Amino acid sequence: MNNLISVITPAEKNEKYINTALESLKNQKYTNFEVLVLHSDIDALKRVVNDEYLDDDRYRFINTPADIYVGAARNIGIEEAKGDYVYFLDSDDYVSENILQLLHDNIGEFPIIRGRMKSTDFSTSFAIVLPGTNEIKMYSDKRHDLLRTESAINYLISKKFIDSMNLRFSEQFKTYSDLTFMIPLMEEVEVIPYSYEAIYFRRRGNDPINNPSLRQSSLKQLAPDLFGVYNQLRTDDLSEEGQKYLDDKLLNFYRKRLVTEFKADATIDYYFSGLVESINKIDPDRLSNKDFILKNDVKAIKSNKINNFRKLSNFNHFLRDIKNGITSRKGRKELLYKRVFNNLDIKDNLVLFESFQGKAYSDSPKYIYEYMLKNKSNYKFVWVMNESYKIPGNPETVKRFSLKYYYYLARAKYIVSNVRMPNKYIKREEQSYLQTWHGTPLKRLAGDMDDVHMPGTNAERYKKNFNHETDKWDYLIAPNQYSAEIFRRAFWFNNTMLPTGYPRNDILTNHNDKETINGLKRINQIPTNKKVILYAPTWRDDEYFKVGKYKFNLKLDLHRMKEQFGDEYIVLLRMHYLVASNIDLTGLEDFAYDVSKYSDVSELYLMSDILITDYSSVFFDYANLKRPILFFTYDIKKYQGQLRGFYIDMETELPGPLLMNNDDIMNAIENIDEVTEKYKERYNEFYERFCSWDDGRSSEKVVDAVFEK
Ligand code: C2G
Repeated sequence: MNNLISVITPAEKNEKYINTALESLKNQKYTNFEVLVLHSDIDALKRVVNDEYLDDDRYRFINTPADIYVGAARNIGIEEAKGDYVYFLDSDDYVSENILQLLHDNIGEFPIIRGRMKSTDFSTSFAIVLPGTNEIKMYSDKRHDLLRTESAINYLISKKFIDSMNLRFSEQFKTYSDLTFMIPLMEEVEVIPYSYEAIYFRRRGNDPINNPSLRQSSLKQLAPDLFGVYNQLRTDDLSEEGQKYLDDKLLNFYRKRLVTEFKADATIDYYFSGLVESINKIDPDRLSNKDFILKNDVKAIKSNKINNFRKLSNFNHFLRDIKNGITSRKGRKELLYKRVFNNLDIKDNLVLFESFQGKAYSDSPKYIYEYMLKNKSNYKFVWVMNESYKIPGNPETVKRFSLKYYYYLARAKYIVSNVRMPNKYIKREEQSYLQTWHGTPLKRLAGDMDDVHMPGTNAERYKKNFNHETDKWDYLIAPNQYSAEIFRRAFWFNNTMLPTGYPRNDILTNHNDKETINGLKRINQIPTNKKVILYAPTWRDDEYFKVGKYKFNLKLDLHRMKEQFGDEYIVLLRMHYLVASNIDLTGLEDFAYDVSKYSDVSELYLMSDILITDYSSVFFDYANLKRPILFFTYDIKKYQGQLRGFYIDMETELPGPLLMNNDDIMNAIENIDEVTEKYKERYNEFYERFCSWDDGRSSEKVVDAVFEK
């Protein structure tokens, strides 16, 4: 038997991925298929589709009306399908090359079969081939378990069967419309085979803020849709399994999604009537094994008294906070923070400073603080410092996540930080949050990243959390025009941008003199009779010990450098603050110094004569000094291609050479004057573009803009 399979692929808004989806079909072992690609501007879509598909008449490109939902597009596909079977593939996903073969071979007399789903977070595709065990599992009573993701994708379905029931998707709902197709279908089948090896790769969606997938739609979209679909499908005629599936879906949605939003009365008002209508249809027995909070909620919703429900909802939130609060020490502090400290008055003259999560007294917060110390005597200051450190002005210091930290976090009128605050930080209305950030971006930032390769997260979660943070920023410092543009987009930032240059670079303009430099060297016991090379690389997203603790593999040949340049130079090694590796400096005494723990990298810049770095933003700041910069970019291919991607062209726009190995490094140091001469013009252009806002008065400008007299 060689049946025709119609693959139905709506492609609206997923133009970026369509070629990957089509390629995964092109590679199919089972070749008797047609593909129906649906889009509301088919000519525009065809312009991005590779020619090989346009020239192959198995691929049919069908124009749909504008502004229809995916259900309606799939219905057009069903009408047009010529196949014996129908298969729904979304255009941002792709399938393993044996999928159609396996589904076709195993469907037998059944009207429907399903393959296995794998979620992927990456924008590029990868193949997976399983050993050929051809394992099949039969789903009968539990067939609704296959609808865990409420989806109609990855089923091979007999076209005759669809026609006999006249199955179609509801065209009214943007989300959850798959259920209007699948629930009636489930009523008519008793068994659904499931093939373990037929793998469908489903992209989780890596742009939840600017281009959310349907699943990532806002609650305002999802909730009314789910209520509508539920009300339509949840009839007494439905089988017990179908009713149970829908009831549980609704209760889980309520418990996991809606409840968390019910902190504000306005949100309750918005959803209440829809919720009442649907919850009233739920079988009361369904609640027997649920917790008492949920049972009480359901009772109050059913009674349709919004005031009672509001009171209950507030009380439940309080109970949940208590429940979370008593389980751990951190929980107890968070409880006090949220429920007690946040109800105390704001202290108008109190400023909380933090740099690199309390790891250092450094960066722009330091310079803003020192300016205020001199010029704003009416303020009180608190510094977040995890280790004791002597700070001028003797401010109060608190450890991050200590009880005092939470206390000041709630009461300070001003928050100044150079990195993200904890997710649980609740920005009070009266508070002013100044985010200084910590570098001109070279590597793609936040919303601009396609894929996220850091451990313990994925693009969806990372961007949502990041956006939750940037929403709280009132002020953001831009070091240059280039950064201002990137920050607005990548941070989704609409508040006040301060075009002031970096406070942390004031010192590079105001104190670039022999006296300061030798003073710093003496304090740090660095010889004043030798020149200084600073090696300050960045971190690698994919090299780590555990979350937040990154590895660094030192590739610079320090022994060779010592041998050749030991009489003339010393080297300062400066690892990124996220790097936890220790560097072995045995045999390199009096030549290489580990300054990774040194608080303020700006002072290290001042002390050094040459900078070696890679993809770290340090070079944008260092260029203020107009001293030579070398780029040790031994892993540029991987870094640029796979991990991050850059905003500027490293080959043509940098103020120094890209060096791939230690020979190149040795050479460049030996001939540093020639290197300087060669890159002179580029350096000047670079300086104009990235450093010209740093005029030594940045701290003053920031303080004037943010703080009252
Ligand atoms: N830094 C440092 N020592 C290093 C590397 C970095 O002290 N060896 C400090 C510098 O102040 C630098 C900042 O940390 O400007 C940010 O470091 P990056 O290497 O650029 O990396 P990242 O923390 O990922 O920030 O917009 C900037 C980007 O977000 C980069």
